[in-house]
Amino acid sequence: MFFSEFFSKYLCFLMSKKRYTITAALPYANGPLHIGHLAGAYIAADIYARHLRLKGEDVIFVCGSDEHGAAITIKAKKERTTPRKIVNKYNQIIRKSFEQFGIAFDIYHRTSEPIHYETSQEIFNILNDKNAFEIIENEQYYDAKANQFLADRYIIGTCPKCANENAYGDQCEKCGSSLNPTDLINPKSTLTNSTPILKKTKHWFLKLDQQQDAIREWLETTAEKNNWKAHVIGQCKSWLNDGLRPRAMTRDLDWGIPVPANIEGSEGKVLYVWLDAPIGYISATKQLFKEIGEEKFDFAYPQNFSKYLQNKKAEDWRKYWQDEDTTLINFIGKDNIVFHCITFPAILKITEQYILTSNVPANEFMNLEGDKISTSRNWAVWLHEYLEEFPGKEDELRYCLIANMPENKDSEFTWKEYQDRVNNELVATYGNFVNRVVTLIHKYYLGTLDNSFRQTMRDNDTVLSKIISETEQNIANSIEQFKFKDALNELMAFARAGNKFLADTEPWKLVKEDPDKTRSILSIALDWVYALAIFSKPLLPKSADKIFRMLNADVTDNDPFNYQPKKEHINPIVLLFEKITDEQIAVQIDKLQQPKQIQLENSGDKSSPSLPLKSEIQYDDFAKMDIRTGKILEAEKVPKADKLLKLIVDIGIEQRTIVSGIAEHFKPEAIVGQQVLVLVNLAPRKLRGIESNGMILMAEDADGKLHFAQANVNAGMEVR
Ligand code: B3M
Ligand code: ZN
Repeated sequence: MFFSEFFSKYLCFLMSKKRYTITAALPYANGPLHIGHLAGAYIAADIYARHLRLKGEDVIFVCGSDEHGAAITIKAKKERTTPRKIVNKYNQIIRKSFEQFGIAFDIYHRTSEPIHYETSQEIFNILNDKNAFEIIENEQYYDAKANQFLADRYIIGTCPKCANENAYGDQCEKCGSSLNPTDLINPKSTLTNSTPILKKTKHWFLKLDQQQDAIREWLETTAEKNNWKAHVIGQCKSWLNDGLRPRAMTRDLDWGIPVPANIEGSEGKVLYVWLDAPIGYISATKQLFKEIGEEKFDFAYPQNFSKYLQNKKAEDWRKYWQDEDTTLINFIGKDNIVFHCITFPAILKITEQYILTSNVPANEFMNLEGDKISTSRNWAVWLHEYLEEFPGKEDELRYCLIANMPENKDSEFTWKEYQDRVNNELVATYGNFVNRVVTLIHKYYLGTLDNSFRQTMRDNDTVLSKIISETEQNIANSIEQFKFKDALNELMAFARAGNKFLADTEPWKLVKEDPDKTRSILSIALDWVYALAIFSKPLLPKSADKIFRMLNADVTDNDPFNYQPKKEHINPIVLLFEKITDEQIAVQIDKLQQPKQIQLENSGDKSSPSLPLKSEIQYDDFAKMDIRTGKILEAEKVPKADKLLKLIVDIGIEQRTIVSGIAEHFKPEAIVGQQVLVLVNLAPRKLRGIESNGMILMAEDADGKLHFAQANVNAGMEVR
């Protein structure tokens, strides 16, 4: 009796699947996504979630828009609209990009939803009841002109550590130090450019200092047990060694989740965005199960969710957040580590109701063409633009971002490398292999399969089986250790081995003398392609889908040893990848150099948006620039470059060729004779093979429309 009970329990343990809650950082709904976001968190999270689903684990994968905080209100000010309009706009754009790109969240939620307000306020109340806060009155910067307290990001000044003059009140982006607004030298309000005054206000501070020991103990044990990344542990330890201090969890802002009304003195206060944002993972989960319970969840794409989601009820969200058997993994970029490894766990721990994270496999940053990605300088590859300009090439980008994933150090994306990888790896190796096999089967056997013959082949095969089991193991191990680059290398090695198999056996030569043997070779090769598709499911899901359709395989198949087509023939070849041309790359590089266009919701007002002033410079800095009056003599379009005009400009002493990114704003014939101001001592630069010698100065209005800066005088005068 005892024995059989034990045995059935053990069996149950063996068969039962693990439960995972996988989260990806909630992007601020204040701008579109770029490749840095994808490489930092979302592709890694998506590979991981897809892999576990494929293994048959019980998985949820949640994300959503982060719609509060100064990130949003600042953007609203810039675009001269309301925070509400900003989040509605960017939530749409971001959601659509994720969807088109194929990030398979079970839910993409929003922190402006009522269920999130309830959840956040409930947790705030629990913390309050558990005496986790102390109310501290202190002095904070207040902009007397704008009549409001200033969020950290509304204050800029000189960094005390590196003297960067544009450091923010919470962080210096140059040296990375985290700051308090009062640390800044010569602080200025970005709202009015005035010097802010200190004014008393009171806030709820989480007593993190009291959690120091508990957090350290939990963190050290968990990090060791689950083999956290060294750079993540490093950051955590440095925070802990500095000593945790109480941290304000409320703000004086008119945008955010109100501090619960039952709490005395709460009027006018909202929750700190970094309190409510991670709670967003929990509210997203609640919403997900609510939708499943109400039969509103879309079960149409079975490869995109775990079968365990079927037949769940609203209350089942608890299993994913409150059951010790659940493994919680948070995918984020390295700038969010402290919030996910210290603050959020501390909050959850105090509630005594929630599980804590098992791992936070944060990635580092991805740079672009030798420089940091920067939204304000428009130095980025925007996802929505990529999707429009390279339709159907989601996996090409995904491939390059995985191959270059900043897993343990910063990495770099260049368009040249993108082109090389697509052409030499995806087209030449992966695509070529699939293409050859499918084409030959069509050529020799009209695409028909003899499934019983294939079965016999498989039963007798050892070569392919061996490499399949090795590849399967290696890919699984790599993904489970968050080594996505390694997993991709395994996948490509498998494709290369397939090509080698064909090169060694040469079925195209053999077909005349030994048709039977040829058939068996191609039969194995087809199983090879099928296994390649299975291995691609987490890594290159769109390509996997395409192969599955060619092979008439079932979308839910997950066994690389077992190709069971739904039909007796395969479908005509669909090209998986095509070469990227030099031309396509040149267009992208040109585009990076173009001035950013600001898009506005309210187009009635054409004055310039209230951009914060740049920091002070010395006269010498200005005097270095040689600006002269000029006149455009000739203008023509640069072939195949939508944005560029080639101009010949009279600058008095000579005529200059200048390539200018204004073609979308002006017809060439309309600007001949135009008076302009020209920066004439700008170092020459080649654009599309044309050397540009100088820059035409333009003014940009709030709609992103360009106007010539001009003086109504003859060409050749110096501007001082
Ligand atoms: N929105 C920061 C970011 O987008 C923040 C992440 C929240 S995760 C809970 O990088
Ligand atoms: Zn600094």
